[in-house]
Amino acid sequence: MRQKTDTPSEQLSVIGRRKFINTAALAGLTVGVAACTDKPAGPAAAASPASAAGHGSSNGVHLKPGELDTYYGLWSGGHTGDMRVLGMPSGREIHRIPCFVPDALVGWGVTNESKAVMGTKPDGSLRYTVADTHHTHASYKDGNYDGRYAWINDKINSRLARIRLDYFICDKITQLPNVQGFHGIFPDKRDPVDPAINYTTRVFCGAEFAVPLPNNAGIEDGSKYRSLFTCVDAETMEVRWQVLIDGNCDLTATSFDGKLAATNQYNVEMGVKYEDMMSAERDACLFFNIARIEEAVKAGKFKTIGSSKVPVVDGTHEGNKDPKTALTAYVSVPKNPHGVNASPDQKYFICAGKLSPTATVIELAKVLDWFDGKLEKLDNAIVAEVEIGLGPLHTAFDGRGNAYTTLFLDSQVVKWNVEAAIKFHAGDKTAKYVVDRLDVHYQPGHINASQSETIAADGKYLAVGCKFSKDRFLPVGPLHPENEQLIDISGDKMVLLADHPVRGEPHDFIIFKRDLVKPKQVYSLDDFPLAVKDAKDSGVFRNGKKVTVKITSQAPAFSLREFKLRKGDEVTLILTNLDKIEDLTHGFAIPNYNVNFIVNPLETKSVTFIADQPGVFWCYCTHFCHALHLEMRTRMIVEA
Ligand code: CUK
Ligand code: CUA
Ligand code: CA
Repeated sequence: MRQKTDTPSEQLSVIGRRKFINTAALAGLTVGVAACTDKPAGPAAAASPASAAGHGSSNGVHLKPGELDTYYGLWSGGHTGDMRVLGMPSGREIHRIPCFVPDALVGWGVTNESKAVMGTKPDGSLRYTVADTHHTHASYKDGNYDGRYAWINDKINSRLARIRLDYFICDKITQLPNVQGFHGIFPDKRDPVDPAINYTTRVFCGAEFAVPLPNNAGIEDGSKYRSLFTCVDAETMEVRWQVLIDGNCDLTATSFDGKLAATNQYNVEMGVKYEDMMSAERDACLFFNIARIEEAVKAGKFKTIGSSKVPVVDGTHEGNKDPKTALTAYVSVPKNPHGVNASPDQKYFICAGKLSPTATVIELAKVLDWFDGKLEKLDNAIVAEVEIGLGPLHTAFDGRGNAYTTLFLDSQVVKWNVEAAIKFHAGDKTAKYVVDRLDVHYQPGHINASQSETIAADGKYLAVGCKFSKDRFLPVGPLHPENEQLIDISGDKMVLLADHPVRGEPHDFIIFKRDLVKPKQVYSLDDFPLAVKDAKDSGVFRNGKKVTVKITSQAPAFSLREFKLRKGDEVTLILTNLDKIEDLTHGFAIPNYNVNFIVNPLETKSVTFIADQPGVFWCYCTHFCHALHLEMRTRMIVEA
């Protein structure tokens, strides 16, 4: 690994030697860096004035027993297919929210209710059991989170899940038509035309992989494959419209005024082979004019693809040459960018260069000027394109004008000042835009600061998702955990506060003030149409071979001590937890029947199964609830 350089000018001279990284060099660098484990642990932390950070001696990270965190963090789980909830700044994992993949604790993928959210095949089995969650974002009101919803994507099966933040559960999943590699998501922050709608009503979804449209036509000819950008209704979770584009989508961002959505494109070449995707020196950041797209849909200027009914408007270069009617604008940015982020001052979008050591700053007002025919060259919307280090990926903000970008290849976070970068780009070579650099461990991907992409960015904490942990934790065999590092950004210098091992592999996350959500800790019986509202309503109700078993739980007993079925019955078992106090959850497992789920206070769940094995089956409570938890059982008797 090359030496860390201290001054911006030294740094620039090092990266200047390799302005752009070609394929071979990139492969070499990655291997070289990954093999380096002889680095002394945490030199930056040792050298930094940690006490100057102003969070007490332990910087607020090591909470005393019983102390609560001041922020929530929502993390994607990656190929565990879930969303994780962390308390910040401690980094303690408080909860996992199953979305796309079955979960044995909750009974996600086991209960009828969760299967209805996840989607089933005609035989009742789950349509999908794998997923890959990357990006998580929450709903906005007036430029800040409003605590209603969060969303998360499944890249493998192009699905978008919604999380209700009152109960921290997934309540809807939508599969996007006509696309593959659904990657970036971002909710809008308000409506582009109606000022009364100052909250999120749309979620934008970028698709990374181009495919034939429809996907069974023209399979061989890769040059005809296309990508689409998708808008999903935040409330109904139905797909509102799609935009046919040139190139691909990667990450997604939205403007604070609701007028624009953006996606970075690394494959404007529309290559189908790895090498082809890196052949051009520049790719693009693509902007979508939301109001115009919705007008076009309203005016019927769309087509549909295959069996999908979703309106698809034309966002290609060819169809959008006149700025005054264009639905899209392609701003040229350097080679294979990754990440696009909207600054909390509401003025800029920042694209990280990935294969270029640069960050590109695009001014929102200028892009809007272009759409109005007032900016002659769209490229003039770029107000800075400055070198920041090797392998820049994602950017976060402190609300004080500074951006923090991860440098994957340098294993660093670089703090840089956006206005200074703009001055430097305009010709003032004395403008020092790089403020600080900090080594992280190792190869960081996503980064986010507390409240970063809101108007309430508070510049306190920065979390960095390091893709490699190498030597930072006790070895546990070949699979290493990843390392989520926490950095104090309240001072001029970044201070590394803590390492947290995480199971692979989180990508994106957000961190927000704890008082922005108001979770409920007990359900209401009326939330569930099937609720068994009184223990007296329990029993076995037979209608031919169809049998309904109604049970309630109240610590430490189930309402039925036993229930009888006949072999071959199609059984629907409904369980309501009548315990109404906080934290009193019961479980229900049926041996040999592959059934286990929990019911939280006043929650109702159901399972349906065929009683195909005769015998005695002790259904027992799987969640420790009472001194007599072990006695909390009921006998299921299946007569031959
Ligand atoms: S991508 Cu993972 S590090 Cu899916 Cu957001 Cu950039
Ligand atoms: Cu109920 Cu354990
Ligand atoms: Ca490219």
